[in-house]
Amino acid sequence: MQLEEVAQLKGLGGFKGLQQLCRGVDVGQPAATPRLWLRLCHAATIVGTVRIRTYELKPHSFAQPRPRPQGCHRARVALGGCGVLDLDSAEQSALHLAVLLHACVEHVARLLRTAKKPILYVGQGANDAVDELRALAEKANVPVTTTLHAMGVFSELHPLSMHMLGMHGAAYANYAIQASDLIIAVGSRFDDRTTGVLGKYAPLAKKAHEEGTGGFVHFDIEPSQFGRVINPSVAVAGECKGALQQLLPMVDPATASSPERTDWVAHCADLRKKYPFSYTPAPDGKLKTQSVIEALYQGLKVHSERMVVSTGVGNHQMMSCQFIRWTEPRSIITSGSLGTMGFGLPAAIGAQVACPDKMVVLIDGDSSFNMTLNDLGTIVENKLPIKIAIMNDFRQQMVVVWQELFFDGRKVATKNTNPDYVQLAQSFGIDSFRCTTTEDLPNAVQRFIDAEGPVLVDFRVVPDICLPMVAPGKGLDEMFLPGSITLGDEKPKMEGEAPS
Ligand SMILES: Cc1cc2nc3c(=O)[nH]c(=O)nc-3n(C[C@H](O)[C@H](O)[C@H](O)COP(=O)(O)OP(=O)(O)OC[C@H]3O[C@@H](n4cnc5c(N)ncnc54)[C@H](O)[C@@H]3O)c2cc1C
Ligand SMILES: Cc1ncc(C[n+]2csc(CCOP(=O)(O)OP(=O)(O)O)c2C)c(N)n1
Ligand SMILES: [Mg+2]
Repeated sequence: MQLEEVAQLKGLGGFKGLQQLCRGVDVGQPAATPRLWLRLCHAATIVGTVRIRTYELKPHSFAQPRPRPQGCHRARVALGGCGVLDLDSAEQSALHLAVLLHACVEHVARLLRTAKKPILYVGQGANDAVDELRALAEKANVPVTTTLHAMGVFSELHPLSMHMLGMHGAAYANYAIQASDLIIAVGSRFDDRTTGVLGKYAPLAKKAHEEGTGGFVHFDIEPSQFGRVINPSVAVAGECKGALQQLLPMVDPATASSPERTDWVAHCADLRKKYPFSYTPAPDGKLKTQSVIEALYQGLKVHSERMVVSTGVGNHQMMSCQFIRWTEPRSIITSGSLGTMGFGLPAAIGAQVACPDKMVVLIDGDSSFNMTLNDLGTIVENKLPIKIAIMNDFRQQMVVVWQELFFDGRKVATKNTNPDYVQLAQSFGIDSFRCTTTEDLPNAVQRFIDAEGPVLVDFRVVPDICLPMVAPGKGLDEMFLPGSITLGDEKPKMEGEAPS
């Protein structure tokens, strides 16, 4: 079908014609007029990977997560890896479109020059843009925090790394977000567990947005994500690798060493020192999930480059993020957002089948493991050398904490009657043993790592609360810090909704 023919078609016909015409084009709702179609077609063929959507523009409000549309319809063309354009304001020529898309990325570069306290907030959409991300962070001297799903996309051993942010993220990352005047989201969708309550989110970035000196930049391959949670100051639609490549030469290296930027980076380093991840060790040489994960990391870190960790959902999941230093992209496989318990074992199996040369480690909670433990048979059947570490506290501890804090301590259905995991694994023919004390921990970890085939260790741990914690309704900087809260009689009474 020729361009002109497509341009005559309205609705679904035009829609399909355009899809046929342009390989790799993702077309949203049909645009209104043939003239518009023609312009879209031109743009699509010239630029290559073009995504076409019509948008309902939303009122600019940070307080409401999903503001109601104003009924103002304008077509926009979002160009793969390059930018977002309002067709209303775009000239008809495709050349002009190409120039405009460049302008979008230039706007990001300009904000990077004017902002005093930028931070990169990185999600799993950046998994394939590791080099570009590091180059950008270094060239512009910008600290980087990641989501749960993006652990290791930016090496956590890098001096600019602020590790994971959010509900159970690093206190220093959360404070940095709140103090930042330019939040550059790359491949992340501002999940509520990373923002805290929106009305209190990033006050300085909101102010800088109003003043035009900073705000929110959103790189995302899915244009419908723009404005869903945060209305971006600049939205760059498309594959972020290409967009970052385009941005890199535009970044002014002089800003990296400006006094404001170096002060900001030094401030972030101070925050890291002042608010490290920490926990209170268990008495009498008993184990805590945190101490086991710390020891596992010490033993496993020489294998970091080939390590894949999957987890269940709960405290052990969050503590894995806190106490492992992640250095490789795609090295965590975990269920975020809905957070589905039972995900860990099948995910580990998938990872090991897909990547036979990787060392696949499952760090699971007892309750999460109970959901899919029948898949131990799958491991044996397929001769998969998966290493399973169960943080066994005989309870659904993350929910126990919520019941303590939000439901007056009414604990219901959160204690487990577990099988004997060692006997269970052995009955499948899997090497298995138990570890109950800090004294036994180093040997247990070594045996776990040295095992050639599948191995399961039942780590008996004392339950704990996972801190830092941003409670529902709170701002990111209002978190409970480690040591600030216990579950005994002194526990604070919380109001409002419980987490879910
Ligand atoms: C109990 C519990 C506690 C949690 N606590 C935290 C917490 O403290 N901190 C935290 O971070 N998370 C936490 N989570 C996870 C949280 O719910 C979200 O799942 C997570 O933050 C989302 O991460 P993301 O934005 O990287 O991934 P996604 O939600 O998958 O979003 C990825 C985005 O990237 C875009 N994208 C994909 N590919 C590309 C590409 N090539 N180029 C550009 N864009 C692309 C997608 O369109 C999407 O918008 C928790 C989950 C649970 C269950
Ligand atoms: C299928 C499913 N059911 C319920 C929940 C709610 N939930 C979140 S964490 C959690 C407890 C997890 O317990 P465990 O796996 O033992 O981890 P722990 O918190 O004890 O480390 C529950 C029940 C969920 N996320 N998924
Ligand atoms: Mg448990």
